[in-house]
Amino acid sequence: MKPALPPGQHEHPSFDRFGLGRFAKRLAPSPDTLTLMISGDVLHPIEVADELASLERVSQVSDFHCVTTWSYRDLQWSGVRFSDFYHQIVLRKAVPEKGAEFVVFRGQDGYSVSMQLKDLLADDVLLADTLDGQGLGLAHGAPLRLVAPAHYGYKNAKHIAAIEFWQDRRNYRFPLPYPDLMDHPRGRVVFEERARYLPNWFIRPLYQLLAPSARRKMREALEAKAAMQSDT
Ligand SMILES: Nc1nc2c(c(=O)[nH]1)N[C@H]1C(S)=C(S)[C@@H](COP(=O)(O)O)O[C@H]1N2
Ligand SMILES: [Mo]
Repeated sequence: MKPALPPGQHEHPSFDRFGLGRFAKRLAPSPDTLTLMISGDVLHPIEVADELASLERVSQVSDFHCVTTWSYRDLQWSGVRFSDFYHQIVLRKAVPEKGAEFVVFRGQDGYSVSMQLKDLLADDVLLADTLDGQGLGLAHGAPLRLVAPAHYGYKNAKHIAAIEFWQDRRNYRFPLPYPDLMDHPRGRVVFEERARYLPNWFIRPLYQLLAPSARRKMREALEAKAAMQSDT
């Protein structure tokens, strides 16, 4: 038997493109091109691309837990470990200032989210470029996404274009018009850190109510794009 899901989660039958409704139509403009800006409180802001290929490749199977209460089990990801990326590229080339441990991910679609460095250094946190043996595509975060299984889905930034290392939260807010309190400082699934301040008895049913329409918008935007491409 499988271990129980984390508190407040239920299994969803499929793993679909998902996200906040406002991002449904903001498809990543260059899913085939990987360029990663590294900046923030660092001595040398740099752009990384080919260097990622020099890191050890790893695969892992992990469950995925969206903050809106659906989960999907046993996804197979591959890519590189965030900790290898941090130690071999960020520390050596970008050189973060002391205490630059508030990390911001920015996606090609304008999405952004924060993570704490100590959480990113866990062994199961990947910068992934494949899912179940295939490219991530427009649905799942090409060219590169974060996979942080111990953290809610919204922390698993897709279509990553930039990673920033800051000494504090001042240079960041969760994407407008969504309230900044939706971005919990840790977002750990086992501790049910869904959002700041708001109690889970309030968030669970509210988010669960909103999830189907977000999923539908996300799917319709991909279908519209595919229809446009088959027209031309
Ligand atoms: N760039 C970007 N990353 C994102 C999102 C998004 O809309 N844009 N949505 C987040 C949310 S809320 C979830 S649950 C997961 C969904 O991942 P999936 O689309 O591969 O299912 O991506 C997260 N990362
Ligand atoms: Mo999510």
